[in-house]
Amino acid sequence: MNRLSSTDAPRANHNALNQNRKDILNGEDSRLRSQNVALSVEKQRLEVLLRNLTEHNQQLQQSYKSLTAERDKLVARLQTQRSPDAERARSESNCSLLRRETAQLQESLETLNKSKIQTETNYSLLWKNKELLQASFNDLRKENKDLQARCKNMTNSTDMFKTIDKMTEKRNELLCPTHWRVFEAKCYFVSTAKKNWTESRRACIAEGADLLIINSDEEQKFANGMLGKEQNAWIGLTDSLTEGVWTWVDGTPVTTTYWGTGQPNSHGGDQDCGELVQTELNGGWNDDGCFAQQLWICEK
Ligand SMILES: [Ca+2]
Ligand SMILES: [Ca+2]
Ligand SMILES: [Ca+2]
Repeated sequence: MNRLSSTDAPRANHNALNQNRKDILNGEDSRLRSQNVALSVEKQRLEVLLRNLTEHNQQLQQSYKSLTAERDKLVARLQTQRSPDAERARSESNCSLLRRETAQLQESLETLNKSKIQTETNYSLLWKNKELLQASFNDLRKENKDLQARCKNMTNSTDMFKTIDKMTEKRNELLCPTHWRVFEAKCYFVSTAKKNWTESRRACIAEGADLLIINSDEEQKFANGMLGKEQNAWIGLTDSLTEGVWTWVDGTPVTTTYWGTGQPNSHGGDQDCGELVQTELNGGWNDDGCFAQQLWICEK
């Protein structure tokens, strides 16, 4: 060593330094290697852990998916189970309601059918009645026209008759003398003086008349009306020719008589002339003595 030259010393240092560096590097390398190994081990452990976690995660995800799917299935099933029930209940309710409505509609339909039949029957009857009424109406209208025509003719006739009556009355008034009364185209007179039957008749004849001859109920009633209350007057009635056979002064027989109660009674055996005695009804006849002085009635 002593023989080393001066150039050998730096080299030695340098070598020493290199050696030292090598040692340090080796040490560092060894540490790093150890660290690397540890890290590799740790890495492997972590990788295993990661793999396990990944697998676990995958399992969890799978489980989650399965559970989700199961849940969805259950929800769907529940819905499908619930829905039909509710639907069936609603359907049954609707069916029941529909059945009731159908029954009501059927009942209404039957009622309507009955009403329709009744209405048709009524309509038919009404139509027949209408035709009958129409026919009656036509007949009545025709009858009304005929009646109107006849009424018009009758009115004309009535007017004509009224005119004739007025003319007749006027004529009679003109024909009958003063103080004489008119009845059915004849003239009548009640005296104010009193005479026996024969003189009475003579007085009538002097006026162009004769004693009253009663030919009808109307004339009897009219003559009764000419007399005052309970007055009596000679009329043209006598049985002087044959006792008990009464005749009118014109010779006609007496058919309808108006004798009072109990008359003729030929009182005293000398009652041959007839008189009219006024009563409240139509008046009554009586046979009296022809010599009696009393009123008389003329007719012409
Ligand atoms: Ca007469
Ligand atoms: Ca007599
Ligand atoms: Ca008498």
